[in-house]
Amino acid sequence: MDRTARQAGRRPGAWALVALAALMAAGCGAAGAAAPPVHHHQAAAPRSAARAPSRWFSVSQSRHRAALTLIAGYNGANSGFNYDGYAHGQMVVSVPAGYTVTVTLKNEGSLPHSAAVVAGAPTSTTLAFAGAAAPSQNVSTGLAIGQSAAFHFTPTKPGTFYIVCLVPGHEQLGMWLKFVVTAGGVPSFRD
Ligand SMILES: [Cu+2]
Repeated sequence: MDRTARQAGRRPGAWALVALAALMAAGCGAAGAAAPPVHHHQAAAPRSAARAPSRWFSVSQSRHRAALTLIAGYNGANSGFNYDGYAHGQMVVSVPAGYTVTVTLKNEGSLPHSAAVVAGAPTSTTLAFAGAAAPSQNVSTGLAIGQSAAFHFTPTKPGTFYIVCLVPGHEQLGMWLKFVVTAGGVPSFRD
């Protein structure tokens, strides 16, 4: 597992997770092969344009699950109005309809922040999927500094949506990412 992780580069934990899932699905133990079949899906897309998983996004294709970690106020990018250092749609996460998506939000910023999946536009306040917001109560008040919250949802309709901070004013300042639901295929992460 360690060698597979090192071969995969700078995101060892997540790669290892997918490699393990793929190995279990394939029933194959040839982890040390030069061109293991576990990389088949990743190889189909140019890694510079689309890749899954990443440090922030892990996937189990066999279980149809995806997990996204959002650290609000991760660094000084966009004056702190960012998730994982991304704002203004710079991160694009894509999952097929029917996947169960877990979003974990941690507030490491200096202001309250929230995360919600909305429909329409990055300035929308309309939840795209029932329960797709953290904190689930008081999403506009936000999560206090240092706190964490998580939510799960299963998107059923393809489309382009947005992960936004619903603390008033934060969307307008660019605290949003893109969330795409596809009709099929595999999850991807772009930045
Ligand atoms: Cu915010």
